[in-house]
Amino acid sequence: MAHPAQLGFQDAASPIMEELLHLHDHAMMVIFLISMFVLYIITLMITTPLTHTGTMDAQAVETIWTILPAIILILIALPSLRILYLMDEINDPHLTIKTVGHQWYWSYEYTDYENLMFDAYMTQTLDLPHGTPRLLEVDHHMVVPTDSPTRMLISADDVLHSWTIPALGIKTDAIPGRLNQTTFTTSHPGLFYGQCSEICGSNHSFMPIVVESTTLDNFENWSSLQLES
Ligand SMILES: [Cu+2]
Repeated sequence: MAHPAQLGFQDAASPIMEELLHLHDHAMMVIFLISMFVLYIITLMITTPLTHTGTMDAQAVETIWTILPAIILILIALPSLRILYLMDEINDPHLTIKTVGHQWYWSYEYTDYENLMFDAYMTQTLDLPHGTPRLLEVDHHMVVPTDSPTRMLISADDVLHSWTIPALGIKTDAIPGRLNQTTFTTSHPGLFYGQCSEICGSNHSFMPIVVESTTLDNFENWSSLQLES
């Protein structure tokens, strides 16, 4: 999860997020080099007396500064498109979970099970167990088995919401009357926190999301307990 005064991203908890971080670092490297080059040219322009005031054209340098940016843009666009299509891929998911955004909580339905559904409300500050993050903890975690491709079906009941888990690289709008689909695979066990990312009303800040990734055994225990209760 995020920590105070954090500047970068959260640690990746899924292969897709790993890829996204690589793309971000790659693009940042390009931006850094271009910024440094431009800064160098600016200082040069300021500090050097203009000696070539009669120059009308310079075909060679113009060719270079047209083609080079085009190549740099392609070098960013290709890996970006690769991840875009990777994120769209639904590879035979082991589990399908439907989540619906409400003002102001999320409800979850495990559609592979007969009757496994629950609502997840934010835990109030006064009720927080010791050591759990304020405004991020919920009363029912969405439990998934680690390393299992999971399909999320996302919709909303009243207004626009957005189901978001930064560590998994997921942000999908929950739209009334529309079912959006996305997938993720958690790469290690843990708790992954997120918040609704669409301004949805007065309690928009108080409908967090918690994904709990755990072993398959734990997941089966949990699901049978849920079905009994
Ligand atoms: Cu919302």
